[in-house]
Amino acid sequence: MSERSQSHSTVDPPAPSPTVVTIPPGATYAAGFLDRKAQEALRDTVREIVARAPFYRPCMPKTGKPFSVVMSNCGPLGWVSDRDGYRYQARHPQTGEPWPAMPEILLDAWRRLAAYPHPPEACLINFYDETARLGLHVDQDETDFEAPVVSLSLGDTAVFRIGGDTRKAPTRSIKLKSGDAIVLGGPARRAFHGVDRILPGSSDLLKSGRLNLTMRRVTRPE
Ligand SMILES: O=C(O)CCC(=O)C(=O)O
Ligand SMILES: [Mn+2]
Repeated sequence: MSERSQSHSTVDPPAPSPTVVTIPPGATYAAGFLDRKAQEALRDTVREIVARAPFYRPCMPKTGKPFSVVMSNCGPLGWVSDRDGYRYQARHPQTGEPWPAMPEILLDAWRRLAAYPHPPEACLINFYDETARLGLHVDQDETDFEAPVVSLSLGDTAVFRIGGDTRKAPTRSIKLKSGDAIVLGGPARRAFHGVDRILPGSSDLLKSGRLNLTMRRVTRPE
């Protein structure tokens, strides 16, 4: 009997049914991108930024439902949401002051991760307490989709969900730890994503909670 016919007579156990998870092409997960020293430096820089541009609680357009996340920004533009809609603007919605400049530590991360020849114009800074979350959404208030969104995590781990270009596409979860980076570029630039929950006490970088910084190019360069 040939090896071939022998193997035909063998009953193989059924293959485990694979869970189909789609990681959209263009999404890069850089675990441990920032070491502890860099995380501390970025945390201290964020403290300086929010001393000048305090966290505020945005609300949903139309309904006015408050976000569970509080937000600030740095850079020439900042993303805001209120009853009038989602948009970018040059000033803090409560203080009326221009956003603080984008610090070098963020510009450096962008240069290393974005593979894009122009600087980011906005960095949204989200703070999640242990009950905060962010529903599935696409970052789509920018006019330049050639540039990726570069996202850095500090503090407690987040259960981050990413899917495809429709809300119904399969999703997968990634535990984003302090110092991790995610880049959403190419087709993944329009991928649905969100934060399902925060794992309290998973990091000692902050007293509690999680900071996320997302750098975006808003306008198309000339
Ligand atoms: O906190 C995160 O990891 C994601 C944040 C995000 O998607 C956003 O601010 O648009
Ligand atoms: Mn987003």
